[in-house]
Amino acid sequence: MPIDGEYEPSPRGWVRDQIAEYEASGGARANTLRDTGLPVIIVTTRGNKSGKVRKTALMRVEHDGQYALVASVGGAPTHPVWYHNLVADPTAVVIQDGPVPFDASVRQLTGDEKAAWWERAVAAYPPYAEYQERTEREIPVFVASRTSG
Ligand code: F42
Repeated sequence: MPIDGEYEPSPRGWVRDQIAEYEASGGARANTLRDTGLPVIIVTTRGNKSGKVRKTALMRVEHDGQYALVASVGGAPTHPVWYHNLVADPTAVVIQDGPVPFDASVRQLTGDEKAAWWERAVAAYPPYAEYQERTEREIPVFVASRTSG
């Protein structure tokens, strides 16, 4: 479903700036993670406490039109805040992968399905494997499916 309301940019400058540049260029610029050359997507969620519009850049892990959203945060000991937004409302999701954003919904993955998507995620962005080594926390993975738009 579309997520309207007050946009609260990320407090992380480099993320905020990447999102702004990506959106301003319709995904033509700022579409990779720094100099890795590996593609990113922009995911919009609704703040589960503030109700504000929140945006996050994530590595692009796509398969048959679905996307994995990997809550890695570099292997930090706690989940990223956007994880809690998705848990609170898995239908309040917009994904931008290129010029046109689209509505999506997410499901948190477990078991074999998670293992299959984890393999795709590590293939797309190998450092995810190191991040999981680095933390006791099991890095959550959501699969996002387009719902409209
Ligand atoms: N992060 C990943 O986890 N995985 C990736 O694959 C990934 C790739 C990536 C590529 C490019 C890039 O620029 C950044 C990338 N990141 C990746 C970093 C990612 O964009 C996020 O910065 C990171 O995952 C941390 O997410 P976060 O949601 O924890 O961000 C914090 C810094 C944040 O935004 N905090 C806000 C704040 O004001 O402190 C709160 C945001 C929020 O949603 N607040 C909720 C609300 O209600 O408004 C409250 C939520 C609550 O429960 O407290």
